[in-house]
Amino acid sequence: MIIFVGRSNVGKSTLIFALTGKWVKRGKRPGVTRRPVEVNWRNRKVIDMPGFGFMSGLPKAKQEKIKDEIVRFIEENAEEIELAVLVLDGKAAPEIIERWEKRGEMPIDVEFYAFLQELGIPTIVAVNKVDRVKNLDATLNYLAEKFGVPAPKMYQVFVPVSAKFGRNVDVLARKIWESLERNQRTSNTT
Ligand SMILES: Nc1nc2c(ncn2[C@@H]2O[C@H](COP(=O)(O)OP(=O)(O)OP(=O)(O)O)[C@@H](O)[C@H]2O)c(=O)[nH]1
Ligand SMILES: [Mg+2]
Repeated sequence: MIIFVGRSNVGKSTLIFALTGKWVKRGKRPGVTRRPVEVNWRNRKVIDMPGFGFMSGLPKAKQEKIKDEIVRFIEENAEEIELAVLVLDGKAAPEIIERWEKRGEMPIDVEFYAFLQELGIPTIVAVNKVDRVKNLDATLNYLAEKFGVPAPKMYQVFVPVSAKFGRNVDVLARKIWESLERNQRTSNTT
């Protein structure tokens, strides 16, 4: 099982569609995917998760509830999850991280990455919407520092893509399959 997680509206569903060709609901406003949606890709389950954070037309309490549900889903399925693709909006992420840090809070993306590491779930960070990113190298360096990823591992962990324009999606697909092969977990054999 491969899960796609990330804030609302970062392009998780668009990326799954670009990678797999399987129809999933996508949309302009945050909060389109409301519960985990499963599609099949080369005999693997791919799960399109709801986004965490702001969602149009949903009160804060409901947003918190969805975040709790995402965490619970991951904890309950941790054995089966072979890989997480944490999707970021490459343009918005640095600004949002900065804002949260100024408030003295741990940015939700950083928290989620740490959470996945704690559970031992291999994670690729897809830095999406690079068509809108001006200085990609600076962005990747910034994110690596904030996520605590050492420089030599940077290009293994962070993969810049544009789901909308299909840019680098083939590279991401390759990294996903390389990771799956590298981390063949015992749970797969059952
Ligand atoms: N410019 C740009 N826009 C993108 C890209 N990928 C997705 N989008 C747009 O971002 C918006 C949100 O896309 P979704 O795929 O629905 O995002 P999501 O992360 O699944 O959102 P939720 O289900 O609400 O959490 C849509 O308007 C997409 O067209 C990209 O690479 N570049
Ligand atoms: Mg979605």
